[in-house]
Amino acid sequence: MVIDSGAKGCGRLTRSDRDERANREAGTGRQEGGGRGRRKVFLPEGFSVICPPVPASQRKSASSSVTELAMPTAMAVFLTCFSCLLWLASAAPIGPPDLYRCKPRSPCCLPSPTSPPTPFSRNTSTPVRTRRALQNVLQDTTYLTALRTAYDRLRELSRSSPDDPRGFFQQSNLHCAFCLTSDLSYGNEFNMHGNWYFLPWHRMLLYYHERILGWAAGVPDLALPFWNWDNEAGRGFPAPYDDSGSSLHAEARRAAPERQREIERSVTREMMRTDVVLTDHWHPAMGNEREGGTLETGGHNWIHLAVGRESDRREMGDLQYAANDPIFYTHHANVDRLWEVWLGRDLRPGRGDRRNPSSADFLDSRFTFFDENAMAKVIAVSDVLQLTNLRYSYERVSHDWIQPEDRTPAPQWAPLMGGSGEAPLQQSVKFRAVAHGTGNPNLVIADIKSPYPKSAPASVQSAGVVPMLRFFNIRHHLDKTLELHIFVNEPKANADTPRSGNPKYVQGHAFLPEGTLHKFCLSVSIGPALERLNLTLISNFTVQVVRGMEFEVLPGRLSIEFIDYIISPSGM
Ligand SMILES: [Cu+2]
Repeated sequence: MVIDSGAKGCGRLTRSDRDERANREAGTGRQEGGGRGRRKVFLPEGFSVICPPVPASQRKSASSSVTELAMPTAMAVFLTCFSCLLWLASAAPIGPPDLYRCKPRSPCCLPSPTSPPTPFSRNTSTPVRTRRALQNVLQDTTYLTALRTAYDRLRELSRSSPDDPRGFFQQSNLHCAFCLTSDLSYGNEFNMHGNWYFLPWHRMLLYYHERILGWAAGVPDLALPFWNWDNEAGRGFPAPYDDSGSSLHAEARRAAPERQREIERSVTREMMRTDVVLTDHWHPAMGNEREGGTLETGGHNWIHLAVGRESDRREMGDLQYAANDPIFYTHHANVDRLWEVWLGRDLRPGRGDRRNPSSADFLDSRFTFFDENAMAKVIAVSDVLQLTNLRYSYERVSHDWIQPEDRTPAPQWAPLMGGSGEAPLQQSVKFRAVAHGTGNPNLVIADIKSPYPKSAPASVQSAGVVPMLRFFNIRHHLDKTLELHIFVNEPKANADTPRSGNPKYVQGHAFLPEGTLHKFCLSVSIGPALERLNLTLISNFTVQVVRGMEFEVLPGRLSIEFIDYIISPSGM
């Protein structure tokens, strides 16, 4: 285990993460050097890593499973971690990757472009495609035949011309090259999971994949279908993808009954409402440069895990292989559609911050794909934020998880503090709590104190501001699927604590093996839970994070360093 004395964040693998992994693989380590000159200290396996390292005098026993810090230490850490914030502020747009320079160890290098990549340009002569719900195309044999033909031909192309970037396995390689193995392919900054690039990057992937399908089938306006797994009408596994004789089929999936059980268990109406409707701010919904949002760690990850086989971690259950299963593309079409639903201005108007991030670091980041002519194209995040720019749309479907009150405007609230003669809240207010253990290796709790004095107007509920919990440096010692459940004021929470219908249950998150599991942060909107429990913004409360045990019963050990309680004015 390595302690990195440099400021270090979550999500994207840093160079020292890579060194750590390489050392692990090699069974050796260097005492110093690497990682931009940072000094490293090796500790026994199992000691939690924090930013910055805990002074020796503060260390618990080396076998301690959960980091526990005294408040003065927490304050010192908070001040020192200011450098993390500076690092974030100085982040820059990324990309595009240099496809001519794949790292030799990568298992999924892409073919080198035959001519230099050219920029994406909006082409109004491209046919407009409508992506339809799979449950609505089951009788459309012409459409399904074209879709099957397209995948037949892409699979055939992979056999006849393995280096053609349009072939089925090179398309899958595109995903592989920019997921876990990104640190081996084109540089660790190009990890398209666990950060705010997740949504736009996968939108780009689908956009070019769909054009390639149309080319392969000879049907220029052929559109991907979407697997409408969030709604009762579409939750069943789509039959056309379950026909073992079809090019839409993949072997490495869970058996049908188990798969369906997992879908029913994990993708509930409550979950959809919490993740999409009640998550009001782009940061917890879409993530940031170092964190995945609920649109990734919610339904997206749950469906990957429900379909993919845990036993051999192939196809949907492992990001590296996920796009080897054609269901991947139709699953991601639904994730892409839910991004649009989340942005929907008719959801809780007047409340929250339903827009895409406006940072240039996000908008100007660029990536490379191959089009239907096998030409490399560079495309920016800002190119893909309007579906009209990409000339496709989604068939409208009803959402049985959106409640009527979710569409009514939020009441006008007095600005926080404004009522007491103080200046209205202009910037985020933050309280940092140290997370600690309870003796249960799968439970971490934190005591959250309100950052407001008791003189603040107690009647001001969470509406009008966005209270958020931010979990720092979640670590788990198993490189396995991780399921986390968050509760408020549920001191005895465990994996069996009822979640459905439990007002104290906030949200569940799933993390796929590898890529996002080493050390990561998470942000959660907590306003709706505070309202349900009649807690005001001046209330103190406790937060429990439980490791779910359903996927694999293994001795878990969960640690979280800090939990920030952040209250931001709506619209920030
Ligand atoms: Cu992906």
